[in-house]
Amino acid sequence: MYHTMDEFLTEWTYESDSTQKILDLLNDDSLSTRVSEGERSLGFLAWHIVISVHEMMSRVGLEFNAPHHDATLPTTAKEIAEGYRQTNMALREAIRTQWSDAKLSEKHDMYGEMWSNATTLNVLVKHQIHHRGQLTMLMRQAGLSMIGVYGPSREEWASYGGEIPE
Ligand code: NI
Repeated sequence: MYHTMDEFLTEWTYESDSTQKILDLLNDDSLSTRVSEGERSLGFLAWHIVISVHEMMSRVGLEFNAPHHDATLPTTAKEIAEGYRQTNMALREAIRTQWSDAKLSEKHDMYGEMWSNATTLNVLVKHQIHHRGQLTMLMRQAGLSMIGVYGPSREEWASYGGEIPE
């Protein structure tokens, strides 16, 4: 749980930079990849990561310019990655200029429950990590390369001379 905005921003900076690097690896061909027929596409999932930031944070009164929850799913990977870049830049700026530590204990109705802003920020980070994990699976399925987030990716590990188990 966050006690200061600095604690949040430190974690968010690492997580959002990682998310951005992963979204920057997408290509247009990969966007229609699905685990199986009827499941959500890679493009849908990537766009959900982008638009859920504004969806969640606008509920608690933060004002920033980013794609809204009903923004149409883009047809290119570049637009998805740029949507996240814009969202992330605007979110960081809005938090720095509109929020102080005192804001963390303020409560809002979030999906039918009363959450402190500290809880909402915690859920924001976890929600992103959850979907990013799903996304990286689909990216492998689409044949894309991968970067490490909390440890090296398979190709990074191999480049360090590590052995890859069968
Ligand atoms: Ni979600």
